[in-house]
Formats: sequence, C-alpha cells, structure tokens
Amino acid sequence: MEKSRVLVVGGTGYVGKRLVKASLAEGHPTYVLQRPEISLDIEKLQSLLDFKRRGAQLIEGSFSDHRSLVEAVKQVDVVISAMSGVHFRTHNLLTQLKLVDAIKEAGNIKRFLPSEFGIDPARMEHALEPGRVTFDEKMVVRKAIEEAKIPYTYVSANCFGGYFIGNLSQMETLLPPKDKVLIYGDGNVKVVFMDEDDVATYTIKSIDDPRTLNKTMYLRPPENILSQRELVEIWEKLTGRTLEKITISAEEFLSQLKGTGDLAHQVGIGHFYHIFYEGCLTNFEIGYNGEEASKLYPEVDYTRVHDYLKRYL
Ligand code: NDP
Ligand code: GO6
Repeated sequence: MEKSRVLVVGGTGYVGKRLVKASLAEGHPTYVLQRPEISLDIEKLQSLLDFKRRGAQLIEGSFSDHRSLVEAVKQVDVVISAMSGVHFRTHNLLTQLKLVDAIKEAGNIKRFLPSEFGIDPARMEHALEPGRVTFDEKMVVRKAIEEAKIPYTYVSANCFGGYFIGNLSQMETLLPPKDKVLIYGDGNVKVVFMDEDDVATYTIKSIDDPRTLNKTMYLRPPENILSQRELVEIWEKLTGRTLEKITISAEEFLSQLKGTGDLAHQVGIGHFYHIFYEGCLTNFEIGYNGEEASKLYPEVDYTRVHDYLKRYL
C-alpha cells in the first residue's frame, strides 16, 4: 500500500513540529504549510527549512487566501491541524473553519485530524469559564467537519509531559518544585501523562487506520495513568528527597478564578480543576465511538513517566 501523503498545518508549533517528524519517520510523504504571515519569525522559518532538509515539502498558503488552502489540500490525502489553543485573546482554533471549507471544496481528503490533542471537548459541556472556550471552539470545528461529511479522527491526548510531568503538575512553572509541592485535593484522582513525541507517533499511526475512522482516539497507555501523588512519589524516589505536601481544596483552588490574572492563567485554572479534582480524563469508559491508542498500537514502546522525569534530574 502506498503511504498516505500528509499535510501538517501549524507545523512549527509545539505539537506540530513533532507531528512533522513522526510523519517523516513513518515514511509518509510529508507536507508542511508555510504561511507568509510568519514574516520575520526566524525560529519558524528555521524549523521549516529543517523540515525540508529532512525530506518534507513546504507548501505556501495562507488562511486569508482560500484558493491557496484548496490547492494545498489537493496535493495530499490526510490533513492534520495543530493550530494553537487560546492565546492572548486570539481564538486561533476557529481559524480552522477556513481549513474545513477548503477540505470540503477540494473533496479529496481521506482523513482530517483537527487540532484537539487534549481533554475530550465532547465531555466538557459543564466546563468553567473562561477555560471552556477551548472546548466550545473545538466542538464548533467538529460540527463543521461532520456536517461537511469529512472523514475524521479526533485525538484526545490527555496531559503533555512538558506542562504536567516535569513540574509535578504545578502551575506557572515548567520545572520541578524544590521544597514544597501543591497537592490538588486528596491527590488521588487518576490522570493520564503523555510524552509529546508519543502523542505524535500514535497520531500518525491512526491516520490511515480504518479502526479510527470517524472516531475519537484516546491516548491512555496504562502505565502512565497515575494520580498526582503517584507522580510526586516517582520524582521523590528519583531524587531521594521528600517534598513537603501542601493540600489545596477545590474551593481554595477555584477561588483563584476571582482574582485578576492573565487569560492563559484563568484558562489553566479551569483545565487543572477539571483534570485534578473532577478527574475528567479518566472518569469514563471509552465507548463505541472511541478507541484506545496503546491497545491499537501495542508495538509503540511509549515513554513511562519515570523516564520522562529523568530529564529534569
Ligand atoms: P502552538 O501555540 O505551538 O501553535 C501551533 C501553531 O498554530 C503555530 O505554529 C501556528 O502555525 C498556528 N497559528 C497560531 N496562530 C495562528 C494564526 N493566527 N493563523 C494561522 N495559524 C496560526 O500550539 P500548541 O502546539 O501548543 O497546541 C496545539 C493543540 O494542542 C491545541 O489544540 C491545544 O489545545 C493542544 N494542547 C494540549 C496540551 C495538553 O497538555 N494536552 C498542551 C498544549 C496544547 P505555523 O506553524 O504555521 O506558524
Ligand atoms: C494545556 C498550563 C500550564 C496552563 C489540555 C497554565 C488543552 C487541553 C490536558 O497551554 O490550560 O503551568 O488537556 O500555569 O485540552 C496549558 C493548557 C497548560 C498549556 C491548559 C491544555 C491541556 C490545553 C501552566 C499554567 C504549567
């Protein structure tokens, strides 16, 4: 079977970069959208040149030029979007509606993976403001995809290690705490932690798999389903040092929402609340419209939290 041609949109971003690399590694002819808007962003341009050197093809196109998107999409079989979430009040996720329009018009796409890669937005109707905008926007995109009858896969990737493992799930830092660690509630709610490169590997595996067609693929590798206390314990064993645990109740945690603070922080508080108090990543069984990635692809030797944490020693 010929390998599907893959277009990554948002390819220079945090998730996007890894998707490009994983697609190349799996031997897919890989295309990356090159937007003129990146202008003098030298890091983005260097990333794009790096992809080209590794064998990817760059396709010029802009979200403000519908034809360019249609032409880009016509060159491939699969489109993966890794557009950013809510940042600085610009709602980039809805920009994907333009991509949906282009895919619909082109009519050749065998699979579209919109930018999801987190909590399953379909289960977040009750989510708190302002964080809920992420889920609401992802649902608007899903609706457009389904109405256009575009074949899709939604990837629910749970917690990225860079934001949730290395810092022992502490907010506003990406580094492990040295003395004290804030424990959310009883600290026993189960969470799923993922290596970002594994998120990309599983995602690329799913793109031409009939088992994931028009389904949500949840990433729940069993050994990485841990509570915050278990996460902290792994770090304590690695360092040979015990951290002071400070418990924060749900009420106290949510009271931070009243204060001022930037939007990203307020969004983060809501997300952390749903993950660590409510248990939104693990408080349900995967139903008929879902599949679990490590069961589908047992050959992937995913990174365990213990090994991920070693990077921070
Ligand atoms: P980034 O902030 O890294 O941005 C990704 C890309 O979005 C950029 O590289 C850029 O593409 C594109 N983009 C941004 N603004 C615009 C715009 N105005 N017009 C067109 N393109 C734009 O995103 P992330 O990788 O952090 O997020 C991707 C997805 O992953 C989101 O859905 C997010 O919710 C989710 N996520 C999940 C996490 C988890 O723990 N589960 C953690 C972080 C994110 P270009 O390359 O063309 O410049
Ligand atoms: C990651 C973050 C880390 C926010 C998801 C504030 C969407 C998801 C697990 O952008 O708001 O400190 O599911 O102070 O569906 C951000 C968001 C994490 C990173 C959450 C995310 C996770 C988005 C912070 C902080 C480390």
